[in-house]
Amino acid sequence: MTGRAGAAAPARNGCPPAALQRCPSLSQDHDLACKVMLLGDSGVGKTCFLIQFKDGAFLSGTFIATVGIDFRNKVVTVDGVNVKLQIWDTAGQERFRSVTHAYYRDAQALLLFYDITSKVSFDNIRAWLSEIHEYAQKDVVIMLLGNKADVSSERVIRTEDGESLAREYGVPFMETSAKTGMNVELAFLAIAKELKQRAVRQPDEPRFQIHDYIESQKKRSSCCSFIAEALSAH
Ligand SMILES: Nc1nc2c(ncn2[C@@H]2O[C@H](COP(=O)(O)OP(=O)(O)OP(=O)(O)O)[C@@H](O)[C@H]2O)c(=O)[nH]1
Ligand SMILES: [Mg+2]
Repeated sequence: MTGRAGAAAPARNGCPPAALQRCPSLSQDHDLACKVMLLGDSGVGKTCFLIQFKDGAFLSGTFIATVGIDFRNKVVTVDGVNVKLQIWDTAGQERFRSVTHAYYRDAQALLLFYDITSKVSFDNIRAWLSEIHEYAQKDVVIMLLGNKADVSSERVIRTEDGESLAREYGVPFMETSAKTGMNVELAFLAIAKELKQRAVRQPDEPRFQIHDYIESQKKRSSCCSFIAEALSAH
């Protein structure tokens, strides 16, 4: 996390001053700043996911691959604490890999995407996880996301396959849709809650369980989305 380390902390947003004093960053619009990186193969929907979260819109039409790396900020409020998420949107194309490696070290959280309609993107998740273990911090928060859950007719990766891969690596998992917005906000909120707790947890406060939180909050793609998809195709 970034910011003015050790700055005097006034009581803000109902968060006790003692807690905020341990907060590494304080500024006018936020109490904490965290770096989050979006990773995964080209075309899985990272940029669309970010735009959906930031602006509530879906970029349809021609696919424009990200070149290098880009970032957007968004402040979310969790339990009365304003957390500024600095979200780094990376290029999935192989030729930009050396550029993005340099950013892993500073990231506190990584959202790792595959596309439920692309087996290659799912099979590449293991390679992404090896890169993460090589370049990222040991305690980085990782979340696995199966995106494009709205396109049920072209699904090739079952929800259970995503769940079992995530279980194998001990990371939280959910399916998402940058198109409908399904679970988009939840992914970032869960990250913000986890990072906020790491920074300002009170001694008597129970530890935030990101897996349990996601399991209790996530929406599943249902038969209804399949029917809606089938109807829109006619
Ligand atoms: N149906 C559907 N299409 C999506 C979704 N997310 C992204 N797309 C489409 O998938 C294509 C690729 O999306 P991007 O967000 O640009 O992919 P990316 O992961 O950023 O790709 P790179 O920048 O090359 O790494 C675009 O044509 C999007 O419209 C989704 O959730 N549902
Ligand atoms: Mg992109």
